[in-house]
Amino acid sequence: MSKEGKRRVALITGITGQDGSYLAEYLLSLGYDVHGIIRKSSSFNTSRIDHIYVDPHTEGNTFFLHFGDLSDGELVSKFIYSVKPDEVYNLAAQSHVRVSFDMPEYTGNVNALGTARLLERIRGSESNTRLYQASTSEMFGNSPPPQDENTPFRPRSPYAIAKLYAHLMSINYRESYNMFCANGILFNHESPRRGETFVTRKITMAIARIVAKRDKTLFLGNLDAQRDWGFAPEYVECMHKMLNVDKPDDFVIGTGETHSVREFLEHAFSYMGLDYTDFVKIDKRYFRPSEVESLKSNPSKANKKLGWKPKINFDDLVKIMVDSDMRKLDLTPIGEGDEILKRKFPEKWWRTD
Ligand code: NAP
Ligand code: G4F
Repeated sequence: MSKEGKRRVALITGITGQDGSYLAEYLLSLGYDVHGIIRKSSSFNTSRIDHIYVDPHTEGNTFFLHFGDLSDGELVSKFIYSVKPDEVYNLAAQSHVRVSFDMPEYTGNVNALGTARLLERIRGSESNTRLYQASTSEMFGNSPPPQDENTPFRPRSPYAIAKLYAHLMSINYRESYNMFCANGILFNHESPRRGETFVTRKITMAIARIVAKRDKTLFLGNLDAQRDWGFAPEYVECMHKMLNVDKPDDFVIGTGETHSVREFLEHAFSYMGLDYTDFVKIDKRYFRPSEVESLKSNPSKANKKLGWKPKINFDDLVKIMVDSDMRKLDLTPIGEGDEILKRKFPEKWWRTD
């Protein structure tokens, strides 16, 4: 509720994605009216939000979905003017780094110009709408770790370059028009809802399939890359925090730990009593033309100014994801991941899946 006793209204682009689905659940739990933009698709693309969908005819419904696309400026205008959001969370993106090398122009249109479209429409609405922009640690590229808000950006992919344009535009609108634009520079965050082609989820799903004897081999690319992997539900809470401070600012969000893809493999396979070297083969197709070798956050500004500290570490994350993918194939999980969630989040607001 606002100070005037009105329900707060949020608009989420990318609501069908990993982060969008958790953020929608979180904002609903806080009493927001939540509007989300979904893309028209010939197959179902709402599996991550089906459990919170409410028939729009239901009295008191606070969750609304609208067809749209960030490449369509007219529609973006329509949403800003009709929904009149207090907060916009711009999570929509072509978010796969490897794919951005195959689709550089499309990635730029959605990730870069899509953000410009939103910023310009919010400016035109002359409202006090606050914008959260989903920036990324990929923008640091080959700047050596640890990376914080003052680390130079040296992007290494069309994805990261498009995101950097959006990041700088958001700062420019803040400085030029006094708009409340906050950039969350989030390091990799994963969950049981992570897209199936990102490396962590690809690994945990493959383990479940190997245990179920449906697969024998997992093909991967560069095992030496290092990432700072955190737990997505914790990260969406930060997005909300960033829009609910006095002044707009940019924040690095991560765990401060880094691990290689190989370490993720070792931990995840050994959790199920398996040796990853028996199953993993390298396929050059999954290498990137230019790689980001090492990401490790220094999240002290967020610790200090937002009071945020992650509860889930690397080892916890691996167990949570393996347990979940085992359950999805009707296999019995080891269960340590489930225990960690119960212990660390007694008042959990998201559904475990
Ligand atoms: P995700 O699961 O790939 O979700 C992306 C969302 O964007 C989906 O809802 C997708 O719709 C939507 N989308 C794609 N193209 C669109 C378009 N042209 N118009 C409207 N919507 C479009 O990504 P995520 O992991 O939740 O990440 C959320 C945001 O944070 C992204 O901007 C990502 O780049 C950024 N980010 C992610 C991480 C991370 O580690 N997860 C870290 C830093 C930053 P469909 O479901 O229809 O495909
Ligand atoms: O899981 P990934 O595809 O994530 P990546 O490229 O780090 O990007 C993710 O995190 C960013 C934040 O830093 C987000 F902005 C972005 O939207 C996305 O969510 O790859 C992680 C690492 C890479 O170094 C990649 O080369 O894993 C390596 N890898 C090795 N084999 C693989 C594979 N990645 C994928 N996707 N598939 C493989 O087979």
